[in-house]
Amino acid sequence: MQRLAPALRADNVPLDLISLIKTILAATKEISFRVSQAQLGGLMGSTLDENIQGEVQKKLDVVANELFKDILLESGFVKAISSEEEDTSVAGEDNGKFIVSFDPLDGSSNIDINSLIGTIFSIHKAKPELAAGDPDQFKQAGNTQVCAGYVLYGPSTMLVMTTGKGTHFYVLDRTHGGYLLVERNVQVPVDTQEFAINMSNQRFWQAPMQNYINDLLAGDTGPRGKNFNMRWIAAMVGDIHRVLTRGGIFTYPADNKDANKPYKLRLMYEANPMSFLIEQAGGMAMTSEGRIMDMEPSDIHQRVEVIMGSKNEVEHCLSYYKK
Ligand code: AFP
Repeated sequence: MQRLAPALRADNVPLDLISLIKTILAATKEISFRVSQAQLGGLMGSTLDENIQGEVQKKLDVVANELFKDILLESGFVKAISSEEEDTSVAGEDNGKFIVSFDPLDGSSNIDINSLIGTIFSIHKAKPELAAGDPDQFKQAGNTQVCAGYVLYGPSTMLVMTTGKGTHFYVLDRTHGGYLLVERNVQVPVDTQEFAINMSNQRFWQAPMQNYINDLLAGDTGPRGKNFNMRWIAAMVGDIHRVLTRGGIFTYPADNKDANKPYKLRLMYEANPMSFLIEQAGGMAMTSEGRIMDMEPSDIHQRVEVIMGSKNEVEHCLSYYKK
């Protein structure tokens, strides 16, 4: 099995980007260790603080964020970072070539039940004309990402990453301490009979999503003429990993549960990096109005509607919005 750096060099990834990726992965190895020791190290449960999004932070959210932030800022490779757990973007080196957005621990509600969690990251080139502390550094659409990935802290620690040349799976080999390539050019099957959505929000969705899901639930007696299975891990890393592995449609649609918050998932830390991975694997990643990666961001903590996964199923879902 190939090691990470030679695999990236084979894809002609520039050396400075490889160095940054290795820095990010050093942080994930440390987070993976802390996650495995969380109960023993007194890191379960919540802090007394809320993040900028008004969500109570878990102790591990804070530890993972500090680790990730420190390692990135000390590396000298980044001009700025933005994190789901930070109020604003944080300036790095003025001559840093890249900016990194990350969710240090996605799926925090799974921490205390020893279930799937992960780290998501997205890399863009820094804008040389803007200062490191200028938040406009992050006003870049997903279609200009140079790398995106996640690390899943599951039964094995897995890295799923793209630099725009396919989506590849790696596994952390603890015997030598590095990630090994286990599957190149993962492909999301175009058709599926599996969907992922938080059904408890059903009554708050818009009519097109209500109708689409009702038709899936009707199974082989309904208009789709086949049965669908449902899965919900409550961590996008886990749900998207399943979609990349065996297909499916994953959606967090608009809802009217809270008039001030029609969408749940974050564009920069969740939707954009996952869209890049899904599209590079032949899948589709959309809102009900267009391609996620074509959205021009207005704010680092912006939220967005997400419908992604197996191409034919995403198109089918979107057809309900055109009716
Ligand atoms: P956190 O990053 O705050 O843990 O949120 C996880 C998440 O944004 C995403 O990973 C899940 O798909 C989604 O929330 C789960 O949402 P529900 O709470 O509605 O199940």
